Formats: sequence, C-alpha cells, structure tokens
Amino acid sequence: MDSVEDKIVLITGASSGIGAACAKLFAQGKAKLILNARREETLKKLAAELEEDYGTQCYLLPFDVRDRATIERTMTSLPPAWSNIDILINNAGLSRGLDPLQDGKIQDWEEMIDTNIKGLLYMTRYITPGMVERGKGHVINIGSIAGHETYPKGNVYCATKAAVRAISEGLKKDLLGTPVRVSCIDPGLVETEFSLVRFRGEAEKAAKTYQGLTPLTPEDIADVIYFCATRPPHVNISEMLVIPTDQSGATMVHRRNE
Ligand code: NDP
Ligand code: 8X3
Repeated sequence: MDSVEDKIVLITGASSGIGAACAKLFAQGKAKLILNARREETLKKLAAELEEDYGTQCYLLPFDVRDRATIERTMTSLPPAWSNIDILINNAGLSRGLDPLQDGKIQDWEEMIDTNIKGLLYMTRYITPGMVERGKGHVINIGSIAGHETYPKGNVYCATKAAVRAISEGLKKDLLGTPVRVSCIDPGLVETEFSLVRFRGEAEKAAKTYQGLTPLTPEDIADVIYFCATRPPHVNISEMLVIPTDQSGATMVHRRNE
C-alpha cells in the first residue's frame, strides 16, 4: 500500500457528502488538502475540524467550478507550497430535477452540464500538465451508475455522468506513457445532500429516494477512493462501479417496506 502522507490532494465539492468524507479520510492519512466548494463557511469549518483532529494543513478554494476565469487565475497562481498537486478528486457535481426531457428545464440542463462536465474539464486541464511535468499524479473522477445506465427522467444528468466516464477513458488514453493515473469511481445510491439538491430542498421527496433500503454512505465511497489512491504506482484502478447490496441497477432497488 502506498501512502498519502504529505501528498497534496485537491478535492472539489468538499463541503458535503462524498467530498467531505474524502477530506476526513485523506486527513487521517496525513495528506495536505486543498478543499473546493462554493460554501466558504462550511469549508472553513471543515478545515478547522481537520486541523484540530489530525493537524491537517488545508488550503481553501471557495470558487464555483463553472467559473473558468477564476479557476484559471487561481490555479495558475497557487502559492508554491500548494502548487504541486499529487491527487485531483473531481467530485463536485449535482443533479437538478427529474423531468421527462420534453418538459425539462433548460436552466437545469445547463447547470448540470456546466458543473459535472465543464467544471471537471476545467480543473483537469489546469492541473494535469503539472502532474505530467513532475512525473507523478492521479486524477480520480466521480462518475455514477447513471453513466452506465440511463434511467427514465434522468436524461441530462445521466448524460453528464456518461460524459465523465468517456472523459476519464479519454484522459487515461492521452496520458499513456506518463506515470499519471486516471480512475473513474461510479457510485450507485449514496445518501448525501444529492437528492435534496436534485429536488431543490424538498426534504420529504429527497428522503423517499432512500426509503426502505440501505444506501451507501459517503464514507463507503471515500474508502474506495482512498483505496485507489493508495495502490502502488504501477497499479491503476481504472473504473469501479460501487452499489448498495439493495440495488442491482439504476432503477432496480429492493425496498423493505413495499
Ligand atoms: P452533495 O450534494 O452532498 O455534494 C456535492 C458537492 O459538490 C458539494 O460539496 C457542493 O458544494 C459541490 N458543488 C456542487 N456544485 C458545485 C459548483 N458549481 N462548484 C463547486 N462545488 C460544487 O452530493 P454527493 O456527495 O452525493 O455528490 C458528489 C458527487 O458524487 C457528484 O458528482 C454526484 O453526481 C456524484 N454521485 C452521487 C451519488 C449519490 O447517490 N449521492 C451517486 C453517484 C454519483 P457547494 O454547494 O458548497 O458548492
Ligand atoms: C447519483 C445516483 O441513481 O440517483 O448519480 O442517479 S442516481
């Protein structure tokens, strides 16, 4: 097992769910963390907690991954102590709505495409050249079971996650011959703020997604991501589909109260 001690790990979408769980696990492994999300106060709180609990050094990037100009400015002027990023975890993402395509809200489509695809691309574009130059690095993208299987009314969200899969595959091929690794981790149902965001704060509707089944926890996925990041340098976990035992497909779940 390789160590993440003193490695610089950048996590997008670290203010909640899978990203926050990754921050905690990599902090326990003594990594140095660059934490991104839009909610600056939440990031500050998390960083203070990690510093208190594990002595973790954190650097905060409270920006929107859709904001290309800010990303370019920030990523090209990181303080030298933080500029040699070893691991990029492209986790920031969201779904908006669950509507038939013919009735879909164009603003929702744009938000998902701009965040899940373009945001991931921007981060990758500004960070991977340094990895290639330094001769080490690992890009870990968070896809979804939705990228393997399009479910009814999932249309554009599923398309964005299929794109994450295709981009991961493309990046892996383009980096062949360099030591930089690319992994795509594709979770099934994980109980986070994901459904609350999808249904714009409708808690009851969001809770129904997980009702009667045992979903994955963000920590389950953080474990898998940490596993990928700690393989010896010649081992690349290229892709992993990780689902709850109560799920066998994007729309096939076993609910105990039905
Ligand atoms: P959460 O809603 O709990 O977390 C999403 C994170 O992304 C938050 O930290 C949010 O922070 C951040 N984020 C969203 N939009 C932006 C943006 N424009 N710029 C920067 N950060 C942003 O959901 P999850 O933890 O579940 O989601 C993490 C990833 O996992 C997503 O890519 C999601 O698609 C994927 N996924 C989730 C599954 C699930 O069932 N939960 C299953 C499969 C994949 P903030 O709001 O502060 O910006
Ligand atoms: C999140 C999982 O099935 O709700 O990507 O789309 S699902």
